[in-house]
Amino acid sequence: MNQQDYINREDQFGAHNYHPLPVVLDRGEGIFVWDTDGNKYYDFLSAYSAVNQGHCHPKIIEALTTQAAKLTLTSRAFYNNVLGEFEEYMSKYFGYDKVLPMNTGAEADETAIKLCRKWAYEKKGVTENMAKIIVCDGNFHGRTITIISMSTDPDSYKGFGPYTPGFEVVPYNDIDALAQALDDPHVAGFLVEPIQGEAGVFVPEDDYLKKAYDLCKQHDVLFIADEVQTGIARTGKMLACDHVGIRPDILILGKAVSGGVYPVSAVMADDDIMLCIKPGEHGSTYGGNPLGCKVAMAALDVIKDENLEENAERLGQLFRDELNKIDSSMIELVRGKGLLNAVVIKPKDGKTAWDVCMAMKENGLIAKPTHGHIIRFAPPLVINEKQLLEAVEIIKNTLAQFE
Ligand code: IF1
Repeated sequence: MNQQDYINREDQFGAHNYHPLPVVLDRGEGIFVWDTDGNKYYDFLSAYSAVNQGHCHPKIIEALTTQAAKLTLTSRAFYNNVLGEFEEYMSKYFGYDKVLPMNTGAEADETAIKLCRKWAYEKKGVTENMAKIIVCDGNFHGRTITIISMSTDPDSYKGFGPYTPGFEVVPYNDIDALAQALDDPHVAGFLVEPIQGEAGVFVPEDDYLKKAYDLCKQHDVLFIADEVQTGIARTGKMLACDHVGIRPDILILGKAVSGGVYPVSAVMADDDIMLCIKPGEHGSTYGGNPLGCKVAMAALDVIKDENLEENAERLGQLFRDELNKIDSSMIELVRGKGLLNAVVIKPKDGKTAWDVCMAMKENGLIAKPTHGHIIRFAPPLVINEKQLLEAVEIIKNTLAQFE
């Protein structure tokens, strides 16, 4: 089969809910992936920041294969010998009393919303069914009906109504608008991405998150950080919130928690919030399964063992510095934090960000545009300086093709 055969088969038998770059991958190792013709690529998407530890990391694969041969799933109807180990590991790793394990980022966001509402009724005294959660314009928290009910992107919500009520949208990075919205006793929580990934890697003003956190505290509102994409060292700190010294009341994790090997997500909170959900009030068949737990602990070990926070911080700065040196009429703006970066592309002679991505693919680097004109660059955090500079050279030479 050639690559087009693979593509045609997906087109015939698979839902058309994506428009992938036309490359068919069949192997990944570290920062590289290969297509079915043996062509090698720098992976500059990392599966949307799930593969921070690099593809098929030996330590994570070993954890997977070892546990897979012993016990993969018990459901939560019974105890097992791994979940408690994972719960203690996560509690100490992130500094919260407890963890509620789920599988996908969307499930973790949904769990956080349920937890926040339950806390509002049981602890804050908000009238039942009146809790409001404030979210930001340009947010992305997943694809479920409740989550798209918060979305301001028609591609995410149009045609999927009716929508879940109880959300209010404020402009991102606008502290006055947030202050005004918080002046409502029904507000239970403020759900925010510390950096908006999907929107195009929007980094807010340095003091935005801290001011937002302080306002939430003043109004007895939970500060809920969605670090599904920004977490796990992606932005140069374990959590993007660590850059501004705030500790979310509810922390949402996913993606690289398990290094792209097995779906694991998690909600972290202290007892006064977490224990508002009682036995039988929330759950998931696979949530907290032994296989995912072992994979996640290995994946999180790798982040610390290989100093990936520091690497992301240092090489992210180098990446932005080098991109800003490129003299290209298509580069409008370079922005990001750590190794979560994006380039805003100015169309030229009808050529768009998609065309740039297609040309970069031919030159050995794969990345994908978001919102048409923004290219997100997010390599695995295990990349080294030499490899990063080689990748910058590919980007530079590709853009030169359009001059
Ligand atoms: C798609 C985007 C990225 C997320 C944040 C929760 C979730 C995501 C901040 C949900 C997931 C993924 C979903 C995937 C593409 C990708 C994405 F472009 F959609 F927005 F990364 F930016 N919170 N993001 O970024 O986690 O349920 O997917 O495990 O849906 O196309 P999930």
